Amino acid sequence: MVRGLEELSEDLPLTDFRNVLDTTTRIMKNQNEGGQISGGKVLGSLVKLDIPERLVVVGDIHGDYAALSTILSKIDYERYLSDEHNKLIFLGDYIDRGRRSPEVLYAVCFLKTRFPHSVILMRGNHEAPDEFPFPSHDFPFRIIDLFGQDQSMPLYYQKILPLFHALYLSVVIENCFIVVHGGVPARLPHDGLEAIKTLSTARANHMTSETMEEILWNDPRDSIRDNGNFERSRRGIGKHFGRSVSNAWLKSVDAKVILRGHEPCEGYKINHQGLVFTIFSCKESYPMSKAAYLDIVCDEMVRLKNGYDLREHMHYV
Ligand SMILES: [Mn+2]
Repeated sequence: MVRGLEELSEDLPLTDFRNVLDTTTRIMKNQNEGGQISGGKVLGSLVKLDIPERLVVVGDIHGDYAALSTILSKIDYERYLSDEHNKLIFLGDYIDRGRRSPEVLYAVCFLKTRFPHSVILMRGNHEAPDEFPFPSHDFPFRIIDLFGQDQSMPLYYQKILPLFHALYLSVVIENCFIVVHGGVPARLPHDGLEAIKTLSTARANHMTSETMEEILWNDPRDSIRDNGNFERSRRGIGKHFGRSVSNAWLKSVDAKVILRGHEPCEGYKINHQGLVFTIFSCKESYPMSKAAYLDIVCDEMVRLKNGYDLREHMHYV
């Protein structure tokens, strides 16, 4: 039995943590192999969805358990997720920076085990530390803080990595959204088939995949200096992509807005004249930013023209 989220305020036993993460990895692998999720299909690292009845999208949480709890209670998650026509997409970056990374990872996995067809867990750049090491990856130390130092702990951390590898890299919601953690790759697709193929075959297990690197790390910029399409990222990994890149990807897959997380902002921000919409959902480690999430129903997605139309569907945490 897994523990409910309501009981999580104090302690989280290691056995529960392990069980829920292992079960989530198994569910995700099954969905990846079976290719099925209610209201859509799974193509490798890509999930293709019909427009759901209602859609909630949560951006980077970064260990801010309080922000996550607030969002879940605001959407009345038990009732909301019980209906498979509703979808809850997490854009990744569950861990690092905030104080309660293990609890946040546990909570989103718990939701996936309870509601496997309503919850979609995407991969953020922080869920790829073996491939893209970086100094702010404090998650392994948070695990030790929470569960104590024991000799099996480094080994256990290695066992979490298959979960990271099973997380989705992109979601396409028909006629509406391309959903990624960081951005779309700077290399332009020739047509829709190639775009879908690129998104679904982005390799989820090693750093020789430039496509995966770009999906996890890219950022949109309104002014691009180099050749009008992209430039090297100030992050040292990934790229900055320009409006023509966004435009080409959206045209190819017949979508209107690229939804993504990855950059702290005032809860949301808009780039490329409404083609790119960024959602940021934590505040504990970002006192200069705000936290918000998207909550939108089917009719409003059908009528959507661009990212500016999403502003009224953002809710602050
Ligand atoms: Mn990120």
